Amino acid sequence: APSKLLIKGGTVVNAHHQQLADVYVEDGIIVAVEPSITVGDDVKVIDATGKYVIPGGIDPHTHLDMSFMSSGTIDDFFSGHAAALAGGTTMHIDFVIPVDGSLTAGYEAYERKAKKACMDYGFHMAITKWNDDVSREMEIMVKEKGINSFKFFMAYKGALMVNDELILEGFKRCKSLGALAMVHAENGDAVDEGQKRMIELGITGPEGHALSRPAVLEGEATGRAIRLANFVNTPLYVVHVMSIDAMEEIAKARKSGQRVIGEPVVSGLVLDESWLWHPDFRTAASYVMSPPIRSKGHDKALQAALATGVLQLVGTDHCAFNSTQKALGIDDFRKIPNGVNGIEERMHLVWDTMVESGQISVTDYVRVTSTECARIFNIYPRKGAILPGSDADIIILNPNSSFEISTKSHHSRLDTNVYDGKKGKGKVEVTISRGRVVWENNELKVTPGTGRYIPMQPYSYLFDGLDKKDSTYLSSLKAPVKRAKSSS
Ligand code: DUC
Ligand code: ZN
Ligand code: ZN
Ligand code: ZN
Repeated sequence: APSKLLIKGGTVVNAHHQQLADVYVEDGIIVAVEPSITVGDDVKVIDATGKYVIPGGIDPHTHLDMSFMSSGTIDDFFSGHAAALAGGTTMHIDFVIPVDGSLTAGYEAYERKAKKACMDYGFHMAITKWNDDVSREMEIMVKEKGINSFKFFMAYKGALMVNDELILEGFKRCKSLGALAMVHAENGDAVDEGQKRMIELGITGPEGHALSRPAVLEGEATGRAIRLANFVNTPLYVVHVMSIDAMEEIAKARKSGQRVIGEPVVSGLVLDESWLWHPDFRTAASYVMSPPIRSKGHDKALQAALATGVLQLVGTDHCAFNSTQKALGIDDFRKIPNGVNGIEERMHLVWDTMVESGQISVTDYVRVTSTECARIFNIYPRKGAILPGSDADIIILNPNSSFEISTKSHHSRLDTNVYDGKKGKGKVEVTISRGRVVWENNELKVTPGTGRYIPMQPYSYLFDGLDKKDSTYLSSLKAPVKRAKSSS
């Protein structure tokens, strides 16, 4: 029998519109969004009176089951998904890391890791080397594997870092394939220099992490990536914008008409660096991520940039390492595996920080947590909308109820939580993943293997009309001078 579900009496919110309506779902797909839908008694009915019925969150930036800095993240495609669903996120896009430079091997490894998925997911891919094979494999990834975005790390010298030559080759290839170029923007050479300086000064604790890679290095790399993307004339997505410095580079480029997307992450919006000076190593180390969480003031400025459209969507960079793994860096902050949690907390913290504080509307909340991500990665309106024909990834949020984050009750495998003790207004009471009620009454019902891979097509809206800019450029070139062959 087809599974049927009716959500009654709530305020249905999309990025473009909100209305009082019922939502009827059959076999994982939204069939109708209309006032007063009536159904037979074979249909499960959920009362959403006084609550918001919202597209499930889409987290554009996570690292599940990743090997990194001699550790493996402890949340995989099962525990990470359980945590996500309990917090109202119903899809995420994870970063495939190539294996020994092979994109195909990397893709296949992530395909295996994702077999235990309990919600839908997509992939970005990191490009860490350059040669003809990589260039060829990028085409296979785009045309056959459903990947439409590639990330370039400008930091992690000696590991993932790429130089400007590779960035240019990579950006050109992305452009020709209609794939979106993404950057982790920090000046890796300068970070390396800054780290050595801290160690020489005897600053070996987690505070050395912040001191060694200041915001100016994020601003420099962001500006450089933007200028290189401008030179190639291809759209650019800057992941984890953590500082005013980086945000202002994005603002300036957007003002001049360049297609640059900026993604703040929850940690940058709600935390500040003072945690890195905490006297307890275990606590301080749990806040180590890159780029680092900045000093007070950057958080508020990033919130304002998100509210005014300078930055477009919120990710997490969820990358979970337990305190035993973080302890690898007890004598040297450079060895602390980088990463903080957030996949479970994002929807609540963005609601509390941005909507409850009056900085954005509920429709804008839907845009920055779900719809804009779906548009950028070309899966809208299948995802990111409550419309007939869309996947039934839906949450019910009660604005009058409250949430409290705690390491004891979270669903991640982490033994710490950088948001431990945070409370706020607005609670995700129900999560529906492709028509299945997976979170209700604070109970999670997830089944490994029920999540599906969502392939993403190239040439998202960010590419519309770009070719016209190329022809304008070509026709603006002054005719080259015809010089007589010199004979004298
Ligand atoms: N930063 C992190 O903190 N973790 C994963 C990778 C990254 O760039
Ligand atoms: Zn990064
Ligand atoms: Zn990341
Ligand atoms: Zn539980």
